[in-house]
Amino acid sequence: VARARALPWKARAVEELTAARARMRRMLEGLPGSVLVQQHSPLMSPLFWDVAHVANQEEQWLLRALGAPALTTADFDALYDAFRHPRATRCQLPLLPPAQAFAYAARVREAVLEHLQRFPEDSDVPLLRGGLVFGLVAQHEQQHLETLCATLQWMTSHAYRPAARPRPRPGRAAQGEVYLPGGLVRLGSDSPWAYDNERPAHLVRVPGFLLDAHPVTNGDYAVFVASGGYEDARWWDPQGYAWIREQGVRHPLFWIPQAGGAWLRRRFGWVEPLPADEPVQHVCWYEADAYARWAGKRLPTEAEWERAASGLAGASRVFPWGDTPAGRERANLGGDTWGPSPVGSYPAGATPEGIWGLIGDVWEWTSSTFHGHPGFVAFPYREYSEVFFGTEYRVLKGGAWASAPVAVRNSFRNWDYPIRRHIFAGFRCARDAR
Ligand code: AVJ
Ligand code: FE
Repeated sequence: VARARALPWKARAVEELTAARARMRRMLEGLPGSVLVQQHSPLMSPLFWDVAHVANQEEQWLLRALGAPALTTADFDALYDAFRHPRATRCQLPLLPPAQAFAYAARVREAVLEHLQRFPEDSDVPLLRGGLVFGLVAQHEQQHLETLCATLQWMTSHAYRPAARPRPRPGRAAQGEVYLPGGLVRLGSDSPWAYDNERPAHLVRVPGFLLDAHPVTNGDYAVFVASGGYEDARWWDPQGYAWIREQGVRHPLFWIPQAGGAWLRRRFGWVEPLPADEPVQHVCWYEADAYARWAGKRLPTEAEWERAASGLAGASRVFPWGDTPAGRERANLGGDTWGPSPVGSYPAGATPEGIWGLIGDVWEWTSSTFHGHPGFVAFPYREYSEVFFGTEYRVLKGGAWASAPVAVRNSFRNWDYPIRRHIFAGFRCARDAR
């Protein structure tokens, strides 16, 4: 059955791998070697580690696992094994210097494109069904490019100012909240390019609830800050309150307070006035949770978020607007805008029920912790998802401006600790229907 309906995945695989590498080049070309090898934050790898890590994963999955000769050895793999060395100590390893890291990535890619020719579209090698291992590797590279964006945002040693693609002018912005009727919702995905943590697709009953039409904006969030929200324990999860007190956190990361209550923000290598109409980003889960409580609301669950994006089970969508992949008119994705767009900028990306901006701009924190869906099976390795399951991580949905379309869909799941603020994350609020 799968064979009869096999998609032409080879062309898509080549296209996605090529797009990812072109983006890597755009992001990193022109940066001096000294900046590529530098530790910009203890939370991040040096930039040149990610380059060779991406290439080494590609070698392992698209060459060695598919029967092509190895280009490197097991001790080389160990240097680029994310589980072997914490990010903060990777710059002490005998890593490939930047020029050699780029050359290794190019050599792997050349061999991959050549090796791909050996396989037919309907290959019955399990890793190639629907091109799935190519899908994973293309998404993996793009996810690391988003991580590189986060590293570049930490970087203060070099005035990084990439050319940004212009964003659309905001149109009519629907306001307030929308009541979403309850019912059966199809969560997750069985698509060959879905990650193990999205599988299997399954039905869940979600009660009716109210959801904000837009993510919370900088302007909204600044009211919470100005009204003393960070000094009032009533709004905070006790652990979050203890953490912000201990760390001296008083506003989102990269915001810079000005006399008279105005705000600036640092964006990569420049400082600019804080735009009130963009979704707030660089808030942690505790900050999102506190704002929601202050506003008399709460964060949506992951199931509620997916209910809003996909609709009810009878007419489930892959994206908020339908099943066609995101174009520029639907969502701010792919990294070339270098920031979120004002809310209301993508009317063509809204759901039929009037929820805007679910995909792109900023990741959205949910109240849910990260667990496997019922029937979860680790694939292709436990360290992608399974080792993170538990109550320590919160799920984020929808992708950010720095996420690539290939790695964003209603079922896609991201996760992080509730204290993490450097990722491109914001949130929207929900409320019980009474
Ligand atoms: C899904 C963003 C949490 O960076 O830890 C990259 C993605 N996994 N390489 C991460 C990932 C393996 C992952 N996140
Ligand atoms: Fe990785």
